[in-house]
Amino acid sequence: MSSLKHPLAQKQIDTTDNQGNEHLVTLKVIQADITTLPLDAIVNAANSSLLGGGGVDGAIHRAAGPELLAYCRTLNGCPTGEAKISPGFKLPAQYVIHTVGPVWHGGGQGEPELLASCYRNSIQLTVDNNITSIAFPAISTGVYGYPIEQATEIAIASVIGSVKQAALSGSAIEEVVFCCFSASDAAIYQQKLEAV
Ligand code: AR6
Repeated sequence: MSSLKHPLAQKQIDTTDNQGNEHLVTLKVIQADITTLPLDAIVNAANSSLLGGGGVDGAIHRAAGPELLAYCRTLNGCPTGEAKISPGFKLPAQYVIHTVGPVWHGGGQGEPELLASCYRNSIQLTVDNNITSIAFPAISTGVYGYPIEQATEIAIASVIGSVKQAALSGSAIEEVVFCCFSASDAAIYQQKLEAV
């Protein structure tokens, strides 16, 4: 049974397109392995080589199969804060959006802005590729050490800002899923989304 049917928290965001029409975008918090989600796109918390690693990156490459690494070799890496798209290959998701979060150095080296730009640039790729549903992991909060509470606030605020902005440029996005791996992260996302 898909945990997508049982979100821990859910919120609808009002967006308005450039003709003044309103569209609702649903934000959800779930606890799941992101590689199992049958959405249009899942986001990978990659490193700037885009050639794989541990954590969610390793899990996505394992589940997608070796064609993903072969494809990523053609992308020429990705700077921190930016995002690049690939097919999902063996994944149930059609696309993988690879983004590179900042390494946490205490917060004074542009980490909040870089983390926000990961979410913003990933949402921008959904506009360019007509993607209606996308799931994000908690970017930078594993190996890269970003404190989970602060990262969660940035994730939610930048997704809300980005989907509103994307609506103005003809976005098809309907559903954004925050996919947490641990129950403790899911509880923080749940609390922060409910507080919006
Ligand atoms: N599904 C959903 N979330 C997951 C999964 C999964 N299958 N596996 C782990 N997470 P991390 P980062 C969560 O370390 O901090 C890699 O080596 C995990 O619990 O994957 O951005 C890359 O190549 C955590 O909440 O990414 C980079 O070198 C979140 O995903 C570096 O790690 C992010 O943890 C990137 O570090």
